[in-house]
Amino acid sequence: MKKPHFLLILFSILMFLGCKDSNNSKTSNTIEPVTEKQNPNIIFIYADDLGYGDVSAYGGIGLQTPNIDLLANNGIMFTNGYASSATCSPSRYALLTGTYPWRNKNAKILPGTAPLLIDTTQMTIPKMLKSKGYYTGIVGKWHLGLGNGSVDWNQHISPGPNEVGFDYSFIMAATQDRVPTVYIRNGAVDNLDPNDPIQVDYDKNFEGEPTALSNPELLKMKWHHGHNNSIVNGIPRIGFMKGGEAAKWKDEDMANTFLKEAKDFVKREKDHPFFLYYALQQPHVPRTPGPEFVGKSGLGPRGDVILEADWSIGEFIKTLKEEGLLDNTLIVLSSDNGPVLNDGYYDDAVEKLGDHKPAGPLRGGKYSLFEAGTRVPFITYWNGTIKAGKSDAIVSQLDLLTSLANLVDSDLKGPDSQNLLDVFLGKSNNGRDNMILEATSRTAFRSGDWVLIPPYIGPAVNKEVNIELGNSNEYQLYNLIDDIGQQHNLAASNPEKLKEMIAVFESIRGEDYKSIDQLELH
Ligand code: NG6
Ligand code: CA
Repeated sequence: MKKPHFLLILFSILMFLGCKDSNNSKTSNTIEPVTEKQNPNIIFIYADDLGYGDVSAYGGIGLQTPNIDLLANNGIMFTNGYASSATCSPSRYALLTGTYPWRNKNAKILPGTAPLLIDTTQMTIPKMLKSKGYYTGIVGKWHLGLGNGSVDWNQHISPGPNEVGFDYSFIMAATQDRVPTVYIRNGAVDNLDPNDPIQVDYDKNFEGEPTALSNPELLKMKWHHGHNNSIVNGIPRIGFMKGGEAAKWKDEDMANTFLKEAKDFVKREKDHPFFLYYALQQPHVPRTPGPEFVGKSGLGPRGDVILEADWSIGEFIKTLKEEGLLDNTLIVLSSDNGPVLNDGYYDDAVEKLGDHKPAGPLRGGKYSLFEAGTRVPFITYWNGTIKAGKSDAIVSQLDLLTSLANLVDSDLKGPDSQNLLDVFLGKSNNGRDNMILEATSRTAFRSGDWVLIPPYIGPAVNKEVNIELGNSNEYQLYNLIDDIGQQHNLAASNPEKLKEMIAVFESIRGEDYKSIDQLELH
């Protein structure tokens, strides 16, 4: 009689402890189960062409970025954080859809007249978050195409951001150096005068309209390569545009315009969970700092606009603080591709560089298959939730869709997007095993400490921008831990590793990477 009674008591105690234990582990190791109301706000800040060495927290020299540093030093600073691509549109496509851009043959640098690159049936970060009750918005650079192939800029422009998951959008269509040079709010050109309609063409000029070639005397900034079509605000652009005078942006005001829009969005939407994609235009060309930043960096306009971007981020964070949102907001900051100095205008970026190294210790830059093309500043910050730290886990912007889905308790996924939520929150260092990197349609393969660059026909250096592209007629294999600057090609001395890397790369990528269209290369 005594024995079974004792066992029963023991069993009950163990059950009780067991339950208690599992409850404890829930609160200490994982995020609290989230209800719609408790979900944190999510903000993704995306710089344009900001390099690994352009941020002082990343060891950047000759330039101080105190506001980005604040996020880096009080959040997780990833040293192996990647954009999917070495150019803009493909990286943005991958970020929003969690899909490798090389799966979509149209995912290339887009002209301002390109149709929407994302299929409206595709899953996107904002769509996923909307399904969990978020209000979603984008402010800044879009560059993912608009419409179905022939946009009338004077009518409602669709499909665009609002058709792929954004409740609110205030964007520039493509890039600062491409027409149309107007802001578009929820599909309508801002400040458009119906009596002065906008026309845009990327093939031919409109009769009588000045271009950089016909009227060089009108230029306040000179073009170096490309950028010799329509002149807007004294700056020659890519593409031709006529009309829309009242709607044209003022380049020097762009940082303030986007900042105000981003702040207003937060103030408007603070009473429910929101997602904001704040896509800064800096330091992409043309570099047009506002008056307070002219000459401030000593490095010419490129340095000045980096300081301006950093200031914008600081002002924006001030607003989050003032609104009492910092403790309930996850901020992710990164860049869409690596750095470039001369990207088509004479703007002293090369001449005034001094000791500053935009790519830090990395080889190459924008457009390159070498590390500086895609390895970029990558920071997660969540006041009071993420503990400060540095992570060398391999993470890609591709992974945000599935990881954020996990954060908000959604089981939606992106096809190539991995759940790295614990890595992004600093609870784990187990990032990706491998990933494919892309640069103007060519692909390379990072796996663990190694990177493989297959042979590609094409110039070793793009002479216009003076960047090593990674093209070679031989396989290149680098160990990034021993050789972050990719100076020692180990393909010949380590044939086994080479073979292994090629096999895994081709199993993911297929073999058609070999036959990419050389005309598309930079
Ligand atoms: C290139 C432009 C470059 C930049 C880039 C897009 C020329 C010669 N060069 O074609 O200036 O606009 O496209 O940059 O036109 S990105 O960051 O949006 O990918
Ligand atoms: Ca870019």
